[in-house]
Amino acid sequence: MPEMMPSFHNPPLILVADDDKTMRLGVRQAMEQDGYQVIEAHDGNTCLSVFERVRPDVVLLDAIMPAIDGFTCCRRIQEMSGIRRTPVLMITGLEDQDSVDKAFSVGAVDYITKPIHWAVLRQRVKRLIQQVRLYQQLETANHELQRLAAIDSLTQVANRRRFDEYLQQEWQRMLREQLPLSLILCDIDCFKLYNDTYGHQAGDDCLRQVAQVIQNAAKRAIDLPARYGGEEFAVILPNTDQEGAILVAQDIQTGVKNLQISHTASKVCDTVTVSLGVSNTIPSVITSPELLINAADKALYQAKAEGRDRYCT
Ligand code: GH3
Ligand code: MG
Ligand code: MG
Ligand code: MG
Repeated sequence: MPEMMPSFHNPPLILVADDDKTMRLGVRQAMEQDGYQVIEAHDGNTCLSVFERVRPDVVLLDAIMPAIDGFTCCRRIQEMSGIRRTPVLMITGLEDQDSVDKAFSVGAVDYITKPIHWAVLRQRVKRLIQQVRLYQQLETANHELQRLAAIDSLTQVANRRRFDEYLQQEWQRMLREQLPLSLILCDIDCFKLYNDTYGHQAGDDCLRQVAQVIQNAAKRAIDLPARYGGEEFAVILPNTDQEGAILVAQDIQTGVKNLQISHTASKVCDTVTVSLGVSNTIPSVITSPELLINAADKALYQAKAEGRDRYCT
């Protein structure tokens, strides 16, 4: 899943770095007029450590400061903030072209000269805040889309797309590390009869409950329970040998039984049951994830043939 997103401060947080105390006070007052929070730094070193600690939304940076100057500060801030760039606006008495060029080349997004025109400063900061906020909204929307694209909407477990992707990924990882990879396929018994008897809605509800059992049985963060197709589920179990996979299969089998969902038309017993196929291998270059799936599929078929409500390997 995608990494944690740093959040936008509310109210927005502005870092003001300037070695001139009067200047910091003036900027603070202008920012507070617009409802922003302000944190001050009186030199370059403090600016960088405060930046790292509080991750402000915008930085207002003086160019000439003792020890570490504003240009260097700006470059370091860009490096620290990574792809999620924190906008830096330089406020400086330097008006020559070299200084302006230098500021933009180290990543400043805006540049205003002293003496400060307060109304202009406030409008510029307001626009930067709007941009940061928009970027954050896009990031959140993108994050949500990624999540939705990997999830089965009915059962809330991973969908087939995510299953395929994760199986490839873990196959490669287990191949590199020469560790066992297990796969469970799980199919609801006589589910067509269940739908015919109780209706499609009840069928959907049954699928949700079975998915929950499978989710609970796949205990480790690296296990991936997924909806493989209609009424078939799968569990990918990295770094798990056959014995470990059988324990999970048994958990699912008894978990579903314990749901005690009535199924009077079932050929097995009077509640909903599942059949499971378990396969396991240490990946090698002459085998493939498809073979692991085929083996689980064959085992599942055998479990059905032997009378259902069981697992086979
Ligand atoms: P077996 O014990 O051999 O697995 O028999 P079965 O009836 O479960 O197998 P079959 O493959 O013949 O039937 C699967 C049924 O699953 C048919 C289909 O209507 C139902 N099904 C598939 N997806 C859904 C779904 O999303 N919701 C509901 N309610 N039913 C579904
Ligand atoms: Mg200065
Ligand atoms: Mg089926
Ligand atoms: Mg079935």
